[in-house]
Amino acid sequence: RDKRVKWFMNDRFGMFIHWGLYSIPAVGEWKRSYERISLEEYDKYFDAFNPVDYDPEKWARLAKGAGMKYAVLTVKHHEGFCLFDSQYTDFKATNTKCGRDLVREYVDAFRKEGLKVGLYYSLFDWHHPDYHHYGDLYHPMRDNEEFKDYKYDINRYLEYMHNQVRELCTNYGKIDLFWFDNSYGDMVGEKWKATELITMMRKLQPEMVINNRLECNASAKGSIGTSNPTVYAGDFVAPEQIIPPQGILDDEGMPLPWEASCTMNNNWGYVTNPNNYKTAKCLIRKLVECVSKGGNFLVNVSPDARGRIPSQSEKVLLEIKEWFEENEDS
Ligand code: FUL
Repeated sequence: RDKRVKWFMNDRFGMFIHWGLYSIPAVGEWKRSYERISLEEYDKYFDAFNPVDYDPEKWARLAKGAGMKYAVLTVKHHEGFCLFDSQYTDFKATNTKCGRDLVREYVDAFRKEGLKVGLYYSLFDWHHPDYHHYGDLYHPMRDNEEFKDYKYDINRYLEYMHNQVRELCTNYGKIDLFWFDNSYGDMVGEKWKATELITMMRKLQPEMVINNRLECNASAKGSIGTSNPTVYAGDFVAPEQIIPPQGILDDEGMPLPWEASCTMNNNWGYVTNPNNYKTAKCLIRKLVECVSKGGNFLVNVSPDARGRIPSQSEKVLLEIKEWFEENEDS
C-alpha cells in the first residue's frame, strides 16, 4: 500500500464530479429512490440526455487552476446509467442522443492537464434486474407488489459488476484511483466477491489506489475494514461530509491514508436552486485542516444536464485559484 498511496498522500486535493441522468430532473442523484420511480418512467431522462456543452478540458482547467491534482468522476452512480461505453449494457451514454463515451473524453482531458484520473463506480444499481429489489431499503421498487416474487440472481449482477470494473481497468489507460460506493447491511466484502475483484484490479492496474467502501459503508467513518484487510479493505478510508477530528489511525495507532469528500452546497448531484454554498474561504480552511491531519480533500462539483459546471461553483474555484496565487507570491 505504501508505494501505491505515495502520489495520493502527496497530491491531497481533488475534484469530485457527480454527473448522470439525475442532472436532468435536477433534484439530486437519489431522486429515483426517494420518489420510487419505475424504470419505464425514469427512461424519459435517458431519452432526453444530451449534454451538448460537455467540455471536460474546461473542467480540467478549472480543477487545475484551483490547485487540484486529481479528479473522481461518477462513471456509474446508483441509477445504473453508464457514462462509459460498456459492452455489458445498453443503458449508457453512447446510446443516448449525445452518442459519446464521456469517460474516454474525461480521462483524456484531465490527463492532458497533468491531473490524475479517478473513477467512481456504484455498487448499488437500481437499473440492473439482478440487483436485489426486495430487502433493499433504498431500491426504488421496494414497495412495488410486482417485485415481491421477482427472482433476481445476485450472482448475475456480480458478474456484470466485475465485468464492468474489468472494462474500466482495461479500456481507459492508466487509472490512478478507484472509488467504490457503497457497502451496506450484510452486503459487504465477500458478498461483492471482493477478493476476486480486487485481485483482478491489482493485476490490471497495479498502481491504482482504491477506497475502502467494498468493505465499509459511508457512515463507517473511521474504519478501513477488518475482515480481510490485506486484500480488499482498500488503500484509503473515505469519510464523507466530515473531517475526522484526529485524522484516522489504525489499531496500532499508526496513521492511515484517508480522504474526506464534501459537497460544495447541499447536494452531490446537480440541483436547480442549491443552498448553503460554501465559500472559498471555508473550503480552503477545510483543505488545510485535512492536510494538517494527514488527509486528502475531495470537493464536489455537479455539472448540469448540458454538461456545465454551475457558475457559482466556478466562481468559488476561481477564488481558490486566486488564494493559491497570492500565497505563492508571498
Ligand atoms: C454516497 C452516495 O449515496 C451519494 O449519492 C454520494 O455519491 C456520496 C459521495 O456517496 O454514499
